[in-house]
Parts: sequence; structure tokens; C-alpha cells
Amino acid sequence: MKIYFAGSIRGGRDEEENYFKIIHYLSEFGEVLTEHVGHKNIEKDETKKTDNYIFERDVSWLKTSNIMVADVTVPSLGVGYEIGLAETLGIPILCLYNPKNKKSLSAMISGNKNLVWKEYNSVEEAQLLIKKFISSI
Ligand code: 6IA
Repeated sequence: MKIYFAGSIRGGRDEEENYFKIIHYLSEFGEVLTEHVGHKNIEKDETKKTDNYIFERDVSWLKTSNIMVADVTVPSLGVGYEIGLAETLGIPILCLYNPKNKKSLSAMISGNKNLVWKEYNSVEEAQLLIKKFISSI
């Protein structure tokens, strides 16, 4: 199974550690194409690539993905775009939102019945939600 994990990069890296742990857990179920989203040094690692290269690569990965898991705790234009595209492509989407961050979730996510969004308060809770989501599809 190919898994597309989406998490904020230029939107802010506050949740980077959680991304890393969630990606690690997701890799038990399949290949996480966007593993780098959880890397500490993503800004350095990806800096040599042009924005156009990143966009084309990520969109082509998304097109081959079986599921998307998006951490929507930190608002991010890129994550919002990816969720919209995954919805259009009919890819099952699980959005994970940690309310501790006190940034309200966009109604474009919480109001969208084509995707599943769930609150989590710990990585263990996120893992349980992922497990349930994967077994439901
Ligand atoms: O708007 P954002 O940067 O927060 O968007 C983050 C989302 O878009 C992630 O889920 C990624 O899949 C994708 N994305 C955006 N930028 C990158 C990137 N480098 N590398 C990989 N995926 C990306 C950005 C350049 C870096 C030097 C900061």
C-alpha cells in the first residue's frame, strides 16, 4: 500500500516531532512516499530542489497513493491543496487534528463529508485512529 502523509512545511514546523512518529507508525502498513515531511532537516534537505520540482514530484506521488493521512493541526496551504487534490482523485483521506495547538480547524476540512477528520491528543491516540481508518477501507 502506498501512503501519502501530508504535514505542514512552510506553514510552520511546530508539529514536526508528531509527524515523525506518525510516519514511523504508518510505515508498518505500507510505503510512506512523503517520509521526508517528518525529517528535522527538511528545509536543508529540500533546499536544492526547485519549487516546481517539488510540486510535480508530490503531485505524481499523490496520484499513485492508495490513502492519504494529513496532519491538519498546523494550517498549511500545501496540505490544504493536497487534501483537495486527493478528494478529486477519490483517494480515502484521514485528517488528524490536535486541538492543543489552539489553531481552529478550517471549515473546509471539518465541514467536508468526503473525508474523515479526527481529533487526537497523543501519538498513541493518532495510532489507534490510523489503525481503525485503514481497517475500514
Ligand atoms: O505549504 P506547505 O509548505 O506547509 O505544504 C506542505 C505540504 O506540501 C506537504 O504535505 C508536502 O507534501 C508538500 N510540500 C511543500 N513543500 C515541500 C518541500 N519542500 N518538500 C517536500 N514536500 C513539500 C519545501 C521547501 C523547503 C526548502 C522548505
